[in-house]
Amino acid sequence: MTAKIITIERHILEQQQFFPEATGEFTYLLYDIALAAKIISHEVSKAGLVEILGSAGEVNVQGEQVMKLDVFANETFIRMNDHAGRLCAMASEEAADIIPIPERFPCGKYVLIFDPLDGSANIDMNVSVGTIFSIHRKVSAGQRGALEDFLQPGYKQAAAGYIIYGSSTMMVYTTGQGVHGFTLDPTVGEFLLSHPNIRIPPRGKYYSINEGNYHYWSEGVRCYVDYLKASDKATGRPYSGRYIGTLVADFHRNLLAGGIFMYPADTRDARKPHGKLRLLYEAAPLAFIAEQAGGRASDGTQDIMQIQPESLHQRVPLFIGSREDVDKTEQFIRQSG
Ligand code: AFP
Repeated sequence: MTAKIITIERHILEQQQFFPEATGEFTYLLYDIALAAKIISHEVSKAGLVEILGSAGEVNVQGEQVMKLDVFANETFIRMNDHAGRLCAMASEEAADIIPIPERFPCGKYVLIFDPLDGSANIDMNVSVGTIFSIHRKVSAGQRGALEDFLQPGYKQAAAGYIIYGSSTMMVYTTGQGVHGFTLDPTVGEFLLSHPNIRIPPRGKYYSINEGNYHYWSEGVRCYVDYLKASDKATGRPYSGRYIGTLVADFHRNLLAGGIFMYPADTRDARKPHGKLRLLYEAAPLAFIAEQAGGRASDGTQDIMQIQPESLHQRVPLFIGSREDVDKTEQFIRQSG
């Protein structure tokens, strides 16, 4: 018997039934994101051909100006989403301020914030990169979106997801009805449901952290990582270390196999006491996915989903993944700081 094939379009449409008040606007917004992902995926798959086809800033063999991939991904996301009347504003890791919808296009009732190419430092080494997105409902009074639409805590997200450009391209998303993963079939150009209702194991076997920073972590984080490395059959230790340096890829592996990703605050550098990763387009969307899959995300003392953002590009320490592992980290931080 052949398995039922469910495209992402069909799945999104089926999900709409859980929201009786839905107008379809949101459904089409997710379609547009999936389409942008396909375009970016196609471009990422050519990254290794840079030597042959021309590098960023040059004119390639087709006579086209070659764009840096993160610029390309950013522009693609904006171009696919600015004109359809579903959004009232966007924001991106690549732009200092919010990105208004051009006056000539209608405005909708959602805002979209994204990291167009997460892990871009890995692209030249042919290592997986990703895109992360988060959608909020408009809460400001005016017709066009405002900063306050973006500065909403994670628990208010309408949807969140990521795309991983790896050995295959996958899109994983949640609208608060579980977490679902789709693999891009490049032969037909469709995302097909491959991982319905993803559940993260309650405790993991992997820990992912940039251990080069060990001496810059707080005492609690150092003790916790030492604990993970200590042998104890009863608690399944030592954990295996896995670190790619692309948040999406590290998170994705731990989501499927179980484990914890950590990017703690750097106690040495007073300029980044809040860690490296961004709350609104890295930590919060992945926290929504982790929670919907049965996991957790914390900044070490409180749930990422509860944090009230103060600025668009705010940074936050991040401990995310299997529930019991995140609980344990908090316990160590409570004890030793
Ligand atoms: P880039 O997008 O600049 O490559 O940064 C990637 C990232 O934001 C995140 O995806 C990684 O988890 C993290 O930084 C890696 O940071 P370190 O290089 O400091 O470990």
